Amino acid sequence: GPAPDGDLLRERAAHVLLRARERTRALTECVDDRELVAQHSPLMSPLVWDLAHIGNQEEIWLLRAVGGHDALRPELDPLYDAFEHPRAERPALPLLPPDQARRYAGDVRARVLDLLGTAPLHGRPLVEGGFAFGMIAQHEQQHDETMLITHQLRSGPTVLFAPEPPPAAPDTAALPREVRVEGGAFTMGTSQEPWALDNERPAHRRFVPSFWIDTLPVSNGDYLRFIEDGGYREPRWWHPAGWEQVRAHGLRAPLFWRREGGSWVRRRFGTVEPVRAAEPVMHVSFYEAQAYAAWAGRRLPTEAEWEKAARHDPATGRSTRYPWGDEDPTPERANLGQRHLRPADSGAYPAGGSPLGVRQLIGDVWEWTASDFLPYPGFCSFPYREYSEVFFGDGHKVLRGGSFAVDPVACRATFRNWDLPVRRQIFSGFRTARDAE
Ligand code: AVJ
Ligand code: FE
Repeated sequence: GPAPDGDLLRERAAHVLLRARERTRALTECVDDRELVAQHSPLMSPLVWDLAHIGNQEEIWLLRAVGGHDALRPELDPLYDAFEHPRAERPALPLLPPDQARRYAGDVRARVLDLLGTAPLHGRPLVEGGFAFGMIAQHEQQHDETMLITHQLRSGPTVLFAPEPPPAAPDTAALPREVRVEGGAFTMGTSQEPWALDNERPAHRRFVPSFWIDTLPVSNGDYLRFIEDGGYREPRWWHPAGWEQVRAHGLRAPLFWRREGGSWVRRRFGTVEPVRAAEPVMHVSFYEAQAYAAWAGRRLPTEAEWEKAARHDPATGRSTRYPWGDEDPTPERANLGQRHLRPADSGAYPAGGSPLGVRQLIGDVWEWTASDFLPYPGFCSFPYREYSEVFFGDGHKVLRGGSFAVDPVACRATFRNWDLPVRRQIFSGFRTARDAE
């Protein structure tokens, strides 16, 4: 369609920035200052670091790079540069205390909203189509998901509340377990989506041989059969590095699960609840996903297979933005945006299915793929190497589809996430695939 006009773009940018800030506030105002500055896990930053880092990135990219402003607080840059200090070191830094971190992020935002009223939205790649504003809204939302992970790792009583997600659709038991995706080329990545990040670009043709893929995410009930069959005691299912992790840490179930009185329970945001069989399995590492798939006589989908299943429309040969088409996500289509504090049961969101009937590709749980995080042919780092480029070929595995904790602004069928294959504190699950003969 025609490019949206300037006023519409400005409105959209202001809206997504505001939505991100409301979430940031909710995640940082529900605990006291002592908890904001504490480190709840060596894997995570103190929440107050994320808060000021959000403001600092917004100052760097919007006020300075787009607006040409002088630095508000140049001395903060090294403190909140993710590459200068690994997460484990951040609590020892002279960080802004909570009230000052809030004031800094708020001061930056007030100036950004002024800038958004007047900044040109065409002419330079950084501002074209409002890119920098969209990038910064996505950045804040990504840190909001990170902060939600920190909340899950924190001990103490519940401070977060949300309604339950919708149940599985009534046709779930009658769905085929897998569908066949015919071999052939499809368009992977995008050159059109105005706020797509550098690693999603450019669009390119990719040949994918025929394969079968699960219609649903692997559920806790499915995964329990692997556990009960001795999956965690059987090295032959595991990648050597995965088996090493099982042995070194005594793994026997997903993170946050434990046995209580003969059944499995899980800790979730400060409460303990039974493990629900129908819910997608979550908090598994790449290695656990890979071992389950091997046990099931299957494998993880490659990243190209996942994207083809999620956006190739066999009727038109086109790649769409989402499995259901080009329209934005809605609450009927996908579990996104932390509207709920857990994934919906496998089989929910029939309106969000793909043309072949693959469900819950978008939202609920991030899905591990078999692929390493690598650049697409023609990749150009933009606007900074530290977003994607420095992670290519560094042992990171790609995750796709987004979790219940991902905002729609940072979610599309081309969006790529990545993490180390041992990580399990993230909202990660998976589905399986197999070759077609
Ligand atoms: C894309 C989720 C891997 O959190 O490390 C945030 C996103 N990059 N600030 C991360 C990101 C810079 C990134 N992930
Ligand atoms: Fe960041």
